[in-house]
Formats: sequence, C-alpha cells, structure tokens
Amino acid sequence: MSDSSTYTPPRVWTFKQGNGGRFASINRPVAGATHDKTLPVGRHPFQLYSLGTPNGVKVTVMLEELLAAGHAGADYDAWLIRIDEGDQFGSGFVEVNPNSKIPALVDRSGAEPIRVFESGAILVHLAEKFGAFLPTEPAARAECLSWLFWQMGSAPFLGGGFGHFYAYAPVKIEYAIDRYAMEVKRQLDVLDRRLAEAVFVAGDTYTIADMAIWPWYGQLVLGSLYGAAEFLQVQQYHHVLRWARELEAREPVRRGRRVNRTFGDPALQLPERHDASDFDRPAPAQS
Ligand SMILES: N[C@@H](CCC(=O)N[C@@H](CS)C(=O)NCC(=O)O)C(=O)O
Repeated sequence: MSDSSTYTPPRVWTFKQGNGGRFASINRPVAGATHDKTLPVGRHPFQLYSLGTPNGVKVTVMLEELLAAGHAGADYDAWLIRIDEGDQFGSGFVEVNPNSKIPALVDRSGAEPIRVFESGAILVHLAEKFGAFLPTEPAARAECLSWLFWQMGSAPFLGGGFGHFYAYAPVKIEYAIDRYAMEVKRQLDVLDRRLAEAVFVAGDTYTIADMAIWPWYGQLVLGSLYGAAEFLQVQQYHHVLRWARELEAREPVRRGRRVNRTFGDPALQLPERHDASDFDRPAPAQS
C-alpha cells in the first residue's frame, strides 16, 4: 500500500487481494456466490439470516417489539451469518440477498416464501404486514418514512465512512477521519434538533424510524459503537442521549440487541434465537 500523501491513482484500478484492515479478507470487487450452501429453515413464519451489527439489530428489535405487542405471528428463527467467515457468499444466502449483506429475511407466513433484503425494506415489510409501528395517517407516515430513509442514507457515512476509517482501517488517515467525523457530528446535530421538538424521531409515537436509527446513533451516543463517544463528544447531544436511554430501557430493545450477537460482553450474546425461552439460557462459554 502506498503512503496516502504520495499516492497517485493509476489510470485503471486493479484489485489487490488482502489490502489490510478488518474485513479485507472477505472483500472483493464482484458479486455472486463463492460456494454452495443451503440456508437452514426453522419452524417459525419468519426466517432471519443475520448478525448482531446495527443493521441486524434493527430487525431483531422490530421482531421483538411485534412479539411484545402481542403479534404472535411475528415469531422467528434468527440464524447466524458470520460475515467475517464469508457466510454471506453462500449460494442460499445470495438467493435471498443478491447484495450479500445481512440482514436478510424470508417471510414464510404465506403460500409462497417472500424474500426481503435491505434493513429498511424489511422494517417496512413487517410494519405493513402487522399494521404496527408505521403510522397510516399520510403526514405521520411520510414523516416516519422520511426519517427511516434518512437513516438508510446516513449509515454509510457513519459505518462505511467514520467507523471504517476511525476503527477498522489499517492506517489512520487524518483527512478521511476528519471528513467523516464532521459529517457524523452534523448528522447527530440534525437528530438532536429533531429530538428537541419531538419525543420520538417521527413524532409522538414510537416507529420503525426509531428502530432503524437507535442501533446506529443511539448506540453511538451510549458509547457502544467504535469506542468513539469521547472523540465525537457525544454528551453534547442531550436530546439524542435522552431518547437513546429511553429506548435502551425497553425490554424488546434489550432482547433484540442480543440476537445474533457474537462479540462484546458474553452475557449479552445470543448467537441464534429460535424461541423466546432462548433469552433465559446462560451465555455461551468463551473459547
Ligand atoms: N444497506 C444495507 C447494509 C447492510 C450491511 O452493510 N451489512 C453489513 C453488516 S452491518 C454486511 O453484511 N457486510 C458484509 C459484507 O460487506 O461482505 C442494509 O441496511 O441492510
């Protein structure tokens, strides 16, 4: 790898295998499956193939919220997709998500299975199916979807930009960290101003917009993302902190953030979830 201060891009970019950094071993410039692997199918109507990263947590929080609200038809099996081992490139996974990213959902509640990929699409699919957490009144619905898509557009700056260059890149590049730290602080300010005037992101009610935003910006201000709370001075964002703490205290959020989690505090890990009673089992032994 060239020094970032002396690098001049060549006329044609070429792929350099294993260019360093976390996840470099699984990154490649083409799509599609690398190996044959059928996905497991459990007994519940929803089959989730995921990992406990913020994008995965959005969906497990939604499923746990639906169950807690009495929608028994939302029961699900959550299968672990180890993205650092390339499970997302198995043929079965690619059939469900051609983009090879978690989360991916198969809705088996109807006559034919329906695949859904992209966390935002999964949240909307579930919300519409159960008539929950997505307002139907046009103005409230527009507000909710606007914030949901704000999150979908913002996450690549927080995760792919700031998180990558601050936490994962093999070299610390001041220019990249400065650029993305500035943008993430601007986004936190957007959210802080909104949460100064509204209890929840979309207004008076808790919606899929909160569920999409909390695993990213909520966990960031609570200090559970990239170890960047001090660097970004997150305590400035009082309203985001108030909202983040309120959501963190919800039982379905506490459950959802444990599902498909294989890192951090062992007591919070539940690598797969196939039954509500799984939350009562002791944490897995550490190898
Ligand atoms: N826009 C997608 C992003 C999903 C995404 O980036 N997933 C990451 C984990 S958080 C992933 O599966 N990465 C595996 C890879 O890039 O190979 C969504 O919201 O569902």
